[in-house]
Amino acid sequence: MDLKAYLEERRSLVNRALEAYLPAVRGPAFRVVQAMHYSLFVGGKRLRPILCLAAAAAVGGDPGEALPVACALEMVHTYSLIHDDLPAMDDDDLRRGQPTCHKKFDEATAILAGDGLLTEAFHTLAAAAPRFEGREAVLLEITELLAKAAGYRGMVGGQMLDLMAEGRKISFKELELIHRFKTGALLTAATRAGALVGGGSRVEVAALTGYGERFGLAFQITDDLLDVEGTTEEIGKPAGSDEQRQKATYPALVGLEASRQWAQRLVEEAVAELEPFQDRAAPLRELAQYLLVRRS
Ligand code: GRG
Repeated sequence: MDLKAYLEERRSLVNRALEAYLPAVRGPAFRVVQAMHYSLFVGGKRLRPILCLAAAAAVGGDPGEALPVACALEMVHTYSLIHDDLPAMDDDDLRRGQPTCHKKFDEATAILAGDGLLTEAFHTLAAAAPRFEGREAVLLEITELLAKAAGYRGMVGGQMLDLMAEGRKISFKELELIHRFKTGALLTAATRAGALVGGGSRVEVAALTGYGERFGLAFQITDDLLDVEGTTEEIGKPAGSDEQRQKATYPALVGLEASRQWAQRLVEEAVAELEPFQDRAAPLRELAQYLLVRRS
């Protein structure tokens, strides 16, 4: 399959849906909506929504039903990037190749834009209820899943662990735990939610969850590798910033070659989870392999 064409088509499908779900930039509080639009549409690969749609397709689901779930995932992800870039966290000036939200607007507006996107994600899910007539339990399960993945049991917890690890030597096990929470939880939620919304069996949902867990870790390792090997232009944020901040990363802990090998092994394990789906999982297979060669 032509992965590039597939990704472009999916990205524009997701972007059109996001445009439709997001409120228009008007009303007395238009500035916060403007900042939400800015961070959402300034760039981004739309990886989480694409994974969700691909997982739904792998179990024979309807992509139309999966779209609100896919968009909610992207809103939560973009909120996390806005807050991660704030002066109180990573204090970054560049994200998705453009000024970060607090640089383009101001710090208070960026905090509110993140809050606005996080809450809008759950509004999008709740508002999708009419499409789930007779399947409301699935929507509820996905809502709980996203709340857990985004919150202190997932991404928020991972960010806390990451901040607590700053300036301290940590073990490989600790690093993996941070990344399972910080990056892995939302990526895993993407494939699991896709499998659920697509009507997958318990066995299929478990396989796609296993795929997501391995994908999430491999994604983080390749993210760490890109920080060392990529350029600022390629990654849309300052290259080499992990080393500059003395962040615990896979390359810093085990070296470049061992990191590459670990990512390769995780990708192989992720792909193995897809065996029962045969051709319907072709995009998920290609996406996992793409991790090993990605430059952005
Ligand atoms: C502030 C609650 C809170 C959480 C922040 C996800 C996160 C937790 C911080 C982001 C820091 C970071 C750069 C993590 C590495 C992995 C990652 C999430 C990279 C960015 O995701 P991409 O590459 O970004 O999918 P795009 O812009 O393509 O959507």
